[in-house]
Amino acid sequence: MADKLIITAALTGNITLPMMTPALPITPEQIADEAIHCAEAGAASVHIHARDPKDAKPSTNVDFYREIAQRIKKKSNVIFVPTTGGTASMTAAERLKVVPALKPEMATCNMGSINFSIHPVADRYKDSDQKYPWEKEFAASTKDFIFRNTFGDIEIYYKTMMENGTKPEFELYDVGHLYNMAWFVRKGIIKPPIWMQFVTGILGGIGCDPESILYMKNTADRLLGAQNYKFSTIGVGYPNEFNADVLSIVMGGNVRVGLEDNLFVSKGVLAKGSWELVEKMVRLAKEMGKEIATPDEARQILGLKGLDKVGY
Ligand code: KMH
Ligand code: ZN
Repeated sequence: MADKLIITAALTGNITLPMMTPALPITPEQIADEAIHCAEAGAASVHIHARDPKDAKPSTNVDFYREIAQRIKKKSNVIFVPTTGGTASMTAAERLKVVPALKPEMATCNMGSINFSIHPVADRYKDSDQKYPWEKEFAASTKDFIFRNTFGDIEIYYKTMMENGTKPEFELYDVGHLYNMAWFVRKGIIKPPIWMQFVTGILGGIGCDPESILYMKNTADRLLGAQNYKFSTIGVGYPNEFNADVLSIVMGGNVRVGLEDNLFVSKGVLAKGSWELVEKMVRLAKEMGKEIATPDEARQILGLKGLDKVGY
């Protein structure tokens, strides 16, 4: 029997800026409430980037992550997946701190370096659009941002996750990252079963066209063996998000939606929150005859240790 569909909600990100949408949650309380709302809408897991409530800047402060995780846990059994992605100003060690501190069931692990850029965004907004004075400068600076994930970094991230019982949610932004993954598997460092996300449509990475997504899938099958991994697909922007997700379902994969990746629920209409994108995804999936996995069903599908074994 085919697995039920795992819907991940990516609520915040750090490339979505407060000036882009009033729906972006900022404080730990807002982020936790949004996560709970997404779970009620059908998300099995929530991918979280914390922000400093003082100035809305992306933050690796473990206290913010702990507060978010604890607030969620009080009301929902949704799977909490913190980022280890960070921003240009954060070191690899800083980005990883959340894993030993909270021992989450799952955390992201990025599988290669790219020039991860949102610099064209800076030209799309006026200075007066900014809610915080750093937003346009932050976007412009990504023109030269190398999102660093070296072989050395990946090995440390993976080993730290294994030591803490945290399953990596691998993020792959281009075909080369599948070759990185295959190398780690060949060397016996990364051990299947693998859970990974094809991130498509980032400037600096592979496009979100069907040919590219199929190419990622076919290359993964060839290099890793279809039986050794499960996947989800991310399309950045609108309508990329929903197009990529529908294609992912057709290919036997899972989906991610949320304001980290896309702001719009329909053409020109800003989503009121990531939960509205989850609701739309649930409708689309059901129309395609797919059943939606609960958090506990997703835990079983992914082989997670369980909420009773986390460190928060
Ligand atoms: N911070 C971005 C450059 C992740 O969450 O692990 C990449 C990112 C990945 O958001
Ligand atoms: Zn992220």
